[in-house]
Parts: sequence; structure tokens; C-alpha cells
Amino acid sequence: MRNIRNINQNWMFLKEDVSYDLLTDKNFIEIDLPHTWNGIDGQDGGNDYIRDKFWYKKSLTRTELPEGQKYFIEFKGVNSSSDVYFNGNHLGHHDGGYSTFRYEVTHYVDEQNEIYVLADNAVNDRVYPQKADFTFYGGIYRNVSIIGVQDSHFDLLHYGSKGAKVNAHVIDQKGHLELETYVIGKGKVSVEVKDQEGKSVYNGEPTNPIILDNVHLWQGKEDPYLYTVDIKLKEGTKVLDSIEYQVGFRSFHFDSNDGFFLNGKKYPLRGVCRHQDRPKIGNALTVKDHNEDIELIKEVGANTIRLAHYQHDDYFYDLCDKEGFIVWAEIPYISKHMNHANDNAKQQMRELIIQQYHRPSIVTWGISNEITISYAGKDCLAFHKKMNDLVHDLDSSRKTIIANYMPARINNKLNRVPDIVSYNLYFGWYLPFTSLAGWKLDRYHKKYPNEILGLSEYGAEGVDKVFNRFPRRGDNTEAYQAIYHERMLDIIKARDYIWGTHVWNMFDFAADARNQGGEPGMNHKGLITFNRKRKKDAFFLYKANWAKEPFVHLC
Ligand code: GCB
Repeated sequence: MRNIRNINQNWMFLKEDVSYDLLTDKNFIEIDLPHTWNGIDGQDGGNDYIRDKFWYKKSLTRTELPEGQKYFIEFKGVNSSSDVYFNGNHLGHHDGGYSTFRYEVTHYVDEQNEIYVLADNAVNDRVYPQKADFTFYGGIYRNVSIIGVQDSHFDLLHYGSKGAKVNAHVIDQKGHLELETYVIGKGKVSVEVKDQEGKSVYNGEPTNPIILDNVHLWQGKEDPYLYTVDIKLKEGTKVLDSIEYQVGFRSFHFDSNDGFFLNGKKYPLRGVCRHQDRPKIGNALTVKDHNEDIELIKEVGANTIRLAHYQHDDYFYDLCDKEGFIVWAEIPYISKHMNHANDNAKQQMRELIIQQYHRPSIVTWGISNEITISYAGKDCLAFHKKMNDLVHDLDSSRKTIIANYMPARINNKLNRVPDIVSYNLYFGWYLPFTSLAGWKLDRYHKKYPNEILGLSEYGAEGVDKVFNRFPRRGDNTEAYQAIYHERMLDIIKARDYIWGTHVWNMFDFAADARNQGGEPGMNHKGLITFNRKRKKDAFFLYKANWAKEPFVHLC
């Protein structure tokens, strides 16, 4: 069987950039994971937060390892790059701060073991992101575990997947469970599919696809019904390895005039973007933090989330599946095109898709954000085409998408590459006249009536310490923020063809380069403050428009 032991406790941290050979025990301080070195001073403005390489260290005795014949060490996220050493052996280098990666350590395990990790968020031109409006917190900020398996097991090294490729669809009114397993060693694979009540609806061979009659549909927020797929590797009756996925059977499609359809029914998507950070802890959110975030997003009445601008914690995608949100997932290929980082962008995309492939919530894979030919050069066009093909090769069931930015021309060649285009539209904030947002969308729709068009971002700053008796664009008041959103709501309501809209942003987030509104280092376009303590007026505006339950807001 597969045994997973979390090893987050009792690490040491050294805030020095020294080479591995020169490391001594000196100056390390005790910490527990998850950890970032940018939490406290990462949002003071001026873009001077620490971007460097620092060391983590952990001792582990053999008795602390889980049971197993083979061992793997798993990192759920180290920002942005890492080098891992196990008992003096360099296990590997990983570029990209937001996805899961693993190394096999079986042959290096001893009675007493030393793990060293060099985490690196320093500036370079080979890893995304390098330039963007958010803080790239450095450190081991997600869980680390040791996984013990038998000699024969599902392949854990396949881009950080659990060892299988699973996805559920509805085709011609039947449930199709797509299933591929990657086995190392010998053994026979068997599959059991159980409904939400625990009743077995399939038990047998891993045929691909497994076809099921009368499946209960996954129907977004209204009924996010999930099935459990239990995949076992066996030798006779002995279970060698076992993995589990939660899937939801659904179909969806996009229409250039009528927007999004879930299970054949029109399902207008209205929601928010989410960044994943909090004061002091940066990206190292706890389960409680994630739960609180999803409850707030439920409360505002959204039915879609753009998980910007990177791969979020697995746990949050779990919540989206369970709560029935429609998700746009993406990698941090953002703002700047770097030819040296082409391989990294592709690798991050592979990791995202392979790790999150089974999720009913995800309908689009975001290739890029605000990368335009005029700004990033011609190379980005050829690269977008490659990325688009890569995504289609990895997943033919979902759509590719880009978030283009507002001044970009609608006949921009980049817009012709992905299946869907959405705009980051800031008329009424960075540019005058909110109403131009509607005008721009209509012009696009008229010129390209067959293209599927959406709003990937729109928003305005609302800083709680700033007041103005006569709210106006650019004043950073929550009052103007609410007026802006009221206008945008009217624009959106009048346009059925918009497949999805995403407010920028659900929560204020750290963007150390910023220095505005009396609270430096922050982007205040959230509907809720960074510490989640205060809902702004715009939050209540959306709640009044989106949420089903009536409510009273006492000021
Ligand atoms: C954008 C970017 C986002 C920024 C936002 C803003 O278009 O995609 O990363 O935070 O604008 O607030 O300026």
C-alpha cells in the first residue's frame, strides 16, 4: 500500500546564499513548514523584497519513514526553484514554484538522513514568473512528505501525478470515465467507481473508457455530485498500491452568442479571480485559510473562479470540485516573454494539466496573461501556437484561453491562437470611461462573431483608509470602487454573449512593486481586504446581484 508521512515539522532555515560544500550547522534557525522568507517584509512597497537563494535542512531517522520498499520525497510547492540533496546526493533541480514534484530516495535512505533544500526566488530569465503585479514569495511554502510504496506501484514520477490519468465526461447521455494508469513493476490493475452514497457502480477491469449508464451529473453549484474512482494494483488478493480520485460527470460547451453551457443548459458564468496569499504567511495558506476563502466566494454568490496567476494548492481545487465552481486554471506565463523560459512554461503547463486533469471544475487551461506581440515581440506568437498545441495534445476535452490586456488590438494575431479570448478590461480605472468596456467588447464581437469572448479581469482600487466626498476614478476609495462595479454590472448584464466574467480580485493581495493609496506593497482591487476581515461595499453590491439568499447589510 501507499503510505504518506508529512514531514513539515522541525526544519532548520539558513538565510544565507552559500554553496552546498561550504554549509555548516552554524546560523540555521528552527522553523516548521510551510515557510516563506518574504512574509513579513514582502509587502512594504518599492519592489525591494528579498529575491535570493536560501537553505532548508531536515534530519530524519529511518524510524520516522512510513512503511515501504521504495521511498519518494514529495514537495507540493517550492518557490520559485529548488535543488534537493538527500544524504549528500543531489536529487534534482526543479523550476517553477507552484506545482508538485517528487524524487525517489530509496537507494539513499540510511538510519540517519539529512535533507537539504536550496530554495531560490532570485531574478533570472529561465523560470516564470519574473515580472508581474504580485509578490513571488520565496521558500518551501507547501507540504513536504515522504511516500512509501511497494516495489510495484503506480508511477509517482510522471509529472507529479498520483499515477493515473482520469477524467469524466458525459457523451451521448452516458458517463464516460477516461482512464489510463502508469505502472512500475508488475501487478494487475482493478477499478471501482462509487457514487456519493458509497454504492459501487463499477467494479472490474480498467477499460478505457469505462461507460456508465444513468450517471448523476455534476451540475455546478446547484448539485456538485462527485464519484470516487478507486484504482488498485494487486498481486492475487494482495493490494500493492492504491490511488483515489474524485470525479464529476458533466459536459460543457461554449457558444459565441450565448456564452457557456453546462450539461446542455445555458449557465452564465459570473465570478471572481483569486490570488492565494495572506499577511505574514504569503502563499503558505492553511486548510482553514482555504476554507475561509471558499466560504467568502460562496457568500458573494459567484459561480466561477479564475485561479490567477499560477497553480493553486491542490486542496483549493478539491474545494472547487466539491462546491461546484467552474474554474479557469493557469500557469504564470505572464507579462514578459522570455525565450530561455520556453521549456519552463511548457513544463509548468504539463505539470498543471497532468496533476489536475481529473477535476470537473476545470474547463479552461490558461496559457498566458497580458503577453502581447507589440510588447513581448514576435517570438511570443510562435510560442503561443506551440503551447496551444501542447495543451490540446494533453487534453482534448477542455479549452485553451488567454487573458489579453485592454489596449491590445482586437485584430491582434495572438487572439486567433487559443480557443477562447478574454480581456483584462480596465476602462473606468486605468483609462477613462467605464462604458468603453462595453463598447470594446461589442466591437470585438461584431468583428469576430464566431469567437468566444469573455472578461478575464476588471476592477478598481478600494483602500479602506481613503475617503472622498466626491468619489472619482483614480481616488482609491471604496466608494468609487463600488460605483465602478455597479456600472460594470450593467454592462455585463446587457451582454449575453460574454461566456464568463471575473472581477479583479476577490481579495486584496501583496504586490510589492506598488506604492499607492497609503498602504504600500498592496493591490487593493479586492472585494475583501488582505486579512479577510473587512468586506468592502463592492462585495455587498455583488452579493445583492448574485447571491440567491436575501440579506441585510448593516453599516
Ligand atoms: C492586470 C494583471 C494583474 C494586475 C491587474 C492590476 O491586468 O493581469 O496581474 O494585478 O491588472 O490590478 O493592475
